[in-house]
Amino acid sequence: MKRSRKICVIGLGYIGLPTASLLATKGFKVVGVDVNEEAVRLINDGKIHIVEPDLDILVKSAVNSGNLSASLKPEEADFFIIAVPTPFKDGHQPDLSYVEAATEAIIPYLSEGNLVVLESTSPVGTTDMIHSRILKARKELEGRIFSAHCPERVLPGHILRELVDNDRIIGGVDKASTEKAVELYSSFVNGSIFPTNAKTAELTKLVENSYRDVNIAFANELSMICYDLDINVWEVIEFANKHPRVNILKPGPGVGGHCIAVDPWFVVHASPGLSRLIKTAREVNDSKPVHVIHRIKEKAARFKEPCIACLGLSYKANIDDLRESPAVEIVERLSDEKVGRLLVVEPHIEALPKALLKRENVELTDFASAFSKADIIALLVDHTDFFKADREKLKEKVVIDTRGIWA
Ligand code: SAJ
Repeated sequence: MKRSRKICVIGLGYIGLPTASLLATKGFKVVGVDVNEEAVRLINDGKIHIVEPDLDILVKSAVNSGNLSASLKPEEADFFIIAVPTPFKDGHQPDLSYVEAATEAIIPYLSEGNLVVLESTSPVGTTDMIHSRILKARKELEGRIFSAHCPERVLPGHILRELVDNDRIIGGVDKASTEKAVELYSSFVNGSIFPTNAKTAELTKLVENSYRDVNIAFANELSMICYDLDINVWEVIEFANKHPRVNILKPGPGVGGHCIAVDPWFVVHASPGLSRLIKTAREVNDSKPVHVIHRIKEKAARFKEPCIACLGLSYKANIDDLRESPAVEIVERLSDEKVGRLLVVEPHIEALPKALLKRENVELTDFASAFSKADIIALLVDHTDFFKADREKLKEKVVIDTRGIWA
């Protein structure tokens, strides 16, 4: 594939920005598009607006090479990659407004031979919908334009390595679209590429995250059963996992992030009567923060003026991402219910998120200060920083370790 070709990436978030930068360092001319003016300005200065290991270095070198620029508007290109959010709205209905807006934004810039790739995790049928929308607006492109789904599969915290090394599933709206997309991704992916149709690619991605959600739900349900029976869940899991065909995941305070807590609902929405296990798993994981709140309240009731250290706010360890974080939900509800003074420790952020701002009983502080002042220590995220807590001093506190790091 000729590297002088141009790619327009719509959405410069956790997926779009690493992808755009990687492609630019591989020799493509890339214009990254985002509606966030501040993000566009920062990227054009060679800086970043999100936290991901080594992404700052990659973006800087992509911008310095002259191959990456950011813009508020799309431009004509050979390839268009859509990497925008696909959240859900009320009643867990898929919200495709960002995908629709991205499609509308690129329509005027499309020309014969272009390939449009949807990377956003999407409900079954979304790629076909994009293709039809394009053809409805640009009838002259019928049979002359290609659309495919190539779902992103990278794990936050390991994005740069996984972008290159992960296997990819690519499904076009027709055979020619699949072939074109396979050719593009083969130019920068080291993993294997598996061609299929658009709907299969869409469902495969949703199934990957639903599978993980169901497995985490098993661990979370087990943790609640063990609490009820007064049995150490970490020991049960350790022993059960000694069996050659058992591999139970880790319980936590709930499931967060913009993927696993969202995507299974797209399957439930598509086949409501048949997705019983997937729906129940979602409900089990969504109920876990309530269980943790109940445990903290139970302990807090022993103190006249309880002071509670809430360790971690992000949705998982060693990242700054607070989206759908169960830890944020737990702190917010403890604050609403005025359970006590809440000392929040989150080493990856500089200010509390909007949901926790301007609350008299919530303050962001450092680990040492929270640890010394608190009566109760609620470990909500297994950040590496928290592993080094003094075990002797922990014995003086009431400890609720939702991630089992001190178990
Ligand atoms: N969690 C547990 N226990 C575990 C594992 C995870 O409670 O044993 C929790 C985490 O703390 C977090 C949530 O689950 O709150 C999700 O974390 P994760 O690391 O399992 O996954 P994500 O959401 O960061 O990324 C997932 C990945 N999907 C799969 O592993 C199948 C990633 O490969 C996808 O690209 C990503 O979703 C996505 O963008 O869809």
